[in-house]
Amino acid sequence: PLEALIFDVDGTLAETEELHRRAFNETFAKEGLDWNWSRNDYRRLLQTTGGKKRIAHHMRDLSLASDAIDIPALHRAKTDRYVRLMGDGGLQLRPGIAGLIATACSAGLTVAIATTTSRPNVDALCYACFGAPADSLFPVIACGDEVAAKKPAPDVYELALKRLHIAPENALAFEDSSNGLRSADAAGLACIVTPSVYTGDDDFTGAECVVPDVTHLGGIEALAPLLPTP
Ligand code: XBP
Ligand code: MG
Repeated sequence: PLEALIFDVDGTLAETEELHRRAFNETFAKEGLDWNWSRNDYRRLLQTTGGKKRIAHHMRDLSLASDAIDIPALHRAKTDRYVRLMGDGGLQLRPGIAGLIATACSAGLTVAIATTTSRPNVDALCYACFGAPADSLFPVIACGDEVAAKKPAPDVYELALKRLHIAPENALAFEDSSNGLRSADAAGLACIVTPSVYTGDDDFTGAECVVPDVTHLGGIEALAPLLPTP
């Protein structure tokens, strides 16, 4: 039976990547780095999940030594900036997300998060977009910094499943990217994909279904039939 819905955050709950890109670029400028990621740069760099690995990838592109910059410190400054930008407001949840989560909870399902992004970013998004603390909405939250390998590795979904105490056959994942889909799939989860602004051209082979947004799913009753048949 369907027991839980596990959501990715960036691109799935909300279109956050332009805010991430702005936070990266403003942080680079503040730190005196003449780096500025265009939308095209960022589309390519997003293939490397996680901000710290993304910065390291960019430094390799520039043939900079990996210790030329304190990457964790730079990334902490980016997270602080992202949280401040998120707090300014203006970002909306994607269509149908608030309704789906509310309906799922009323139906007795558990809702969880499996994300590559850092925990402060999840907290900031929940305050800004749901008007509530993250852990009051999602009893289980698994973040990128808690696991050894980021998406497309299955680790973050496996951690969420472990904390949920459920088998992958009894949960559905919601993702917007190929890396996210591969992560969910490798953890044994059926996955619904809602492509986002940066991922429309990704390969979604293996997804249970691909829809423009969750309003196209036909409500909560339409979800259980998407689980693998035993
Ligand atoms: C999202 C990411 C994240 C964000 C930036 O991937 O890759 O790196 O772009 O967040 P997904 P951080 O949606 O598949 O989880 O800078 O906090 O890593
Ligand atoms: Mg995503």
